[in-house]
Order: sequence, then C-alpha cells, then structure tokens
Amino acid sequence: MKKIAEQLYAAEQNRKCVKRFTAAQPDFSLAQGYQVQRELLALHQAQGAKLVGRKMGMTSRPKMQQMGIHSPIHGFLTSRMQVPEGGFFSLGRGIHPKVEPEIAFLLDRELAGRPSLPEVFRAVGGVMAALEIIDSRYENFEFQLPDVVADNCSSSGFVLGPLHAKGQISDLANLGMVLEQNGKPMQFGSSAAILGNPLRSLTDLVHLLDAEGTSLPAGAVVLAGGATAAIPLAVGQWIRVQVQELGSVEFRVQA
Ligand code: OOG
Ligand code: MG
Repeated sequence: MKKIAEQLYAAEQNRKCVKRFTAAQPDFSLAQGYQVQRELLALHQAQGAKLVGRKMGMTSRPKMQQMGIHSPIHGFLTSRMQVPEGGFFSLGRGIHPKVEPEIAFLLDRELAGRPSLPEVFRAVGGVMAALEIIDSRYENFEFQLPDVVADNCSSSGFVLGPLHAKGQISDLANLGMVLEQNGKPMQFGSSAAILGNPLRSLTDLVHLLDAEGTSLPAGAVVLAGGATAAIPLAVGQWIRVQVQELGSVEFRVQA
C-alpha cells in the first residue's frame, strides 16, 4: 500500500495523473483504499503538513450523480490545503481542479465513539460557509470507490468563510446555497442536500473514524460534503458561494 501512496503523492507534486488502481487490480478494496490514505497523510506530515481536520464526500445526490459513487467517504484536511478567504488559488498547483459549495464545522470539544446527532451538535463550536477545491490525481477524474478513498477523496484545497456560533443559525438543515462564477449563479443547492442535514454527515464521520480507532479532536475543521455538483476552475475566475445566514466565502483563480 505504501507504493500506491507514494505514486499518489508524486502525482500531486508533479501534477501528472495516474490510472485508477482498480483497473489493473480489480481486487483493490475499500479497506486498502483507507490504508493508502493513512499512508498518504503520513507522507504529507513527514513534509511538515499538519492535520487540521477531515472532509466528508459523496453525501449529496448531486455529487453522487456527478461522480457515479453512491456511498459517503472521508478524507483528511491539512494546514497546507487552506486557501485564505478572499485569496488566490494557483491553477498551476493542480491538475484539473474543480470547486464545490460546502458547509464546515469547527469543533469545540473532541468527538469520539458513537455519539448521537444531538451529542454531536453539543460539541460543535461554530459553523461556516465553505468552498472545497477538488482535484483527482486520476486521469479524467475517473475512479471507483477504493481509488478515490486512496486519493484522499480528491481533496486539494478549502476556503472557510466567517465563523458563526451555532446558536445564531435558525435551521442548519435548511440553508439555501448559491455557487457563483464571476458573479453569475452556476449551481443552486441547500444544506438539506447533505444527508438531509450536514450534522448527519458530521455524525456519520465520527462513527466511521471510530471504526478505524480514531476520533476528531477539539479544534478540528470538518467539511460536510458538496451540496451541488462541482464546476471546473479556470484562470481569471472569481468564485464565491453565498449561504443563507452564513454569509459568503470567495477566492480568485490565478495562473
Ligand atoms: C470526490 C470528492 C467528493 C464531496 O464533497 O462530495 C467530495 C470527487 O468528487 O472527486 O469532496
Ligand atoms: Mg467536497
């Protein structure tokens, strides 16, 4: 599994995609995909990246339909992936990046074991509008479930909007979201698209991590999953998501 992690790490560094591993090894399993992902995280950490949180993926119907994968998956977020709010993302850093609108959580307290949704809500400190930049290391963004998990769920970057106390939000499960490109609305969605409630996604993540013997520490950032299909990035774009009650978050794409 170490070899596969090294190939994916090199693909990202050199911006050269690889063929999905399930093509040559049809028995490459989901468990092996997560094993590769853990080795990939270790490679990033060995280069000084810090684990700052996690992301859920394939938690909404538009994402499942766009990518043809129908079960929720999770990946890691590192300090090096964060793009400052209102800042720039360099297209040259990626292979074929896309962007999608998300809801993010910041944890006040550790979440471990198998908490219920209300218990999870109590551990949440704040909620944010967010954008995720995804960039598969596979040719043509083509993969099966174990491949995408190995590739850290196509994760590449993330941008966080202003932090809101959870008590300020009337209904987390019903926030309208608009993804804009150069001021033009491109995708419309709702936080309801994310497993009916983004808190459900966070709860499922805690359970999935528990099954792997790990947890979410206080201070972790969690992306709950794209609420709409992703759109491709190009140089010169100004990308913004507006989320009801959570405000907006934006970045620009440079060469
Ligand atoms: C996989 C990443 C999925 C999400 O929010 O659903 C994801 C992909 O679409 O390539 O980040
Ligand atoms: Mg995503």
